[in-house]
Amino acid sequence: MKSHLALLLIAALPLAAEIPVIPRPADVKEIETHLRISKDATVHVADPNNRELFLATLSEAAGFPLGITPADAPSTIQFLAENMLPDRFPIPEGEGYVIRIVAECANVHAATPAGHFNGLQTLAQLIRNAGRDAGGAIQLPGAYIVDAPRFAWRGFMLDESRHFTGEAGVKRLLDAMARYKLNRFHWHLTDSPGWRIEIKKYPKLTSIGGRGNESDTSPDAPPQFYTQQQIRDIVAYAKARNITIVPEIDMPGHADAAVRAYPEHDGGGFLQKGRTDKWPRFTFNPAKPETLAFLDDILTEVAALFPDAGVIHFGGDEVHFGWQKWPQLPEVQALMKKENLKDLAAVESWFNLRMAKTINGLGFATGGWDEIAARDLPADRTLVFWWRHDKPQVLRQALDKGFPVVLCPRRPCYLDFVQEDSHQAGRRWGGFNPLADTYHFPAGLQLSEDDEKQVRGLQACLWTETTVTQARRDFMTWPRLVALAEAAWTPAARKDFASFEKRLPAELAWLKAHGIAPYDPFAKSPEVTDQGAKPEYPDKPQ
Ligand code: TNX
Repeated sequence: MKSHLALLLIAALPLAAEIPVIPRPADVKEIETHLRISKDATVHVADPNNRELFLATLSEAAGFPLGITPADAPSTIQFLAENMLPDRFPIPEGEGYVIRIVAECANVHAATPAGHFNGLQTLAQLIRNAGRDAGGAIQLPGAYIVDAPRFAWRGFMLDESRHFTGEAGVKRLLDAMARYKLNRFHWHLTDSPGWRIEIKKYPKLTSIGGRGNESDTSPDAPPQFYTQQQIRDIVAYAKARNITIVPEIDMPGHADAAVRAYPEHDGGGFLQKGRTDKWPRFTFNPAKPETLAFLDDILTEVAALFPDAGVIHFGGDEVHFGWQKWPQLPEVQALMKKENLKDLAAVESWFNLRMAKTINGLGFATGGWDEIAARDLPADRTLVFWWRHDKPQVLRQALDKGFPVVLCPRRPCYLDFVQEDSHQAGRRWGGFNPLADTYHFPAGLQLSEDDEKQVRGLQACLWTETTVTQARRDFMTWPRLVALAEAAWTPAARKDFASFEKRLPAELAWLKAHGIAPYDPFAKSPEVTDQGAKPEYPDKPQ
């Protein structure tokens, strides 16, 4: 009897409604009505620069073309910059939005273009998942949605060096990121196997450094890289989708491709047994004035290509793996003497500070992997990417030093780790990265309220050593990136994995319809291992 009563009580509570949207919105109330969207429905878009994309997104969701509302005619769907809500209900700032769906229309209210864009994505999912009447018109359930992100940085990193994705693949990726309100694309453009960004002043970076990849090291492999024109185009494509692209030029380590093209900047590489021949030119010479000028020139061209990036990432990771030759370099010896540097860590630190000055001077904050937290970079102009999950003390150190931090620990954020215990290909490190772990992150970190204020956000990273083909890159990325998107957007109290699992199948279908084949965790689809696969050359060799 008692439990029966409890059930009745629960049923009577005005529970927030479940709606088929990922990431789950912060607050949803049902309204007992429906909006009918038929083939003659029209849309009013506030931002004239993005009208085509808004219309295309809604038309695709509807399954029939929607038109722009003619002047002075009523709209079925409206994006409004002014607050026209009943009682002037406050609209969230920044990337937030309010959607009100009533019998006459669906209105999206937001204070910024980013807010409108996020509202668009929610509405597109609602429309795609709504029922149709006998005549094919959409019956969109009434709702009042108030939504805003938990974290400002909702990112994905793609390693283009180990295996190259190319323009078409990147644009497809950006489309899918936009759907899940991910707003930072961290573009790892350089690393040991290949240099992937055209630099006008140093053409050999791509004509020589662009050749080869992790599974094809032959010197006459076709160069694969993005031209400056392609980069500008992709940056604009991302911007229209509320995605900021943050470029990474890795230094002073992971430099083989650049040094292969310009050997005068060689700082030596792996001298450890068994790895000597793999990356013999792992570092730039950290102290040679000509090398520093070379890197300044590169960063200057990069800054011009990514004017809105806010951050230029300069890597800074794993330097000690390849710095054994540094003590023999005359420039390093001279620098240590002149600057009174005690050891190689101090040389690394000096180099970081030197390059950060260039990046700051160009008007950007410096991004770097968590090794830089140990060094003395300015906390107000440096962003630390915490990646070593086995070193929570490094995260602590970064927070204590006042650095803003992006959380992307190998576990559970590296997508080159396997996602099921039964999977064979991919990394493990005392475990692996199942969908649920990525979803629940960062709950396990027990961040205090103050810590969370310093956390700019979350990021998943796809390192591509073991992903030779696009099919495997998709398999490893999706749907874990969808889970990361909800982890980064949805308030902690609204996260619910069981609910996520109910909403996910519709998105697996959407991804497939858009040329992306995700892993299907429900059907346990076969693993894409890339065993014996040949590297692909998606863009024509330039
Ligand atoms: C560590 S993450 C690296 C990458 C590798 C990755 C493989 C980081 C800063 N360095 O160079 O690709 O592990 O999981």
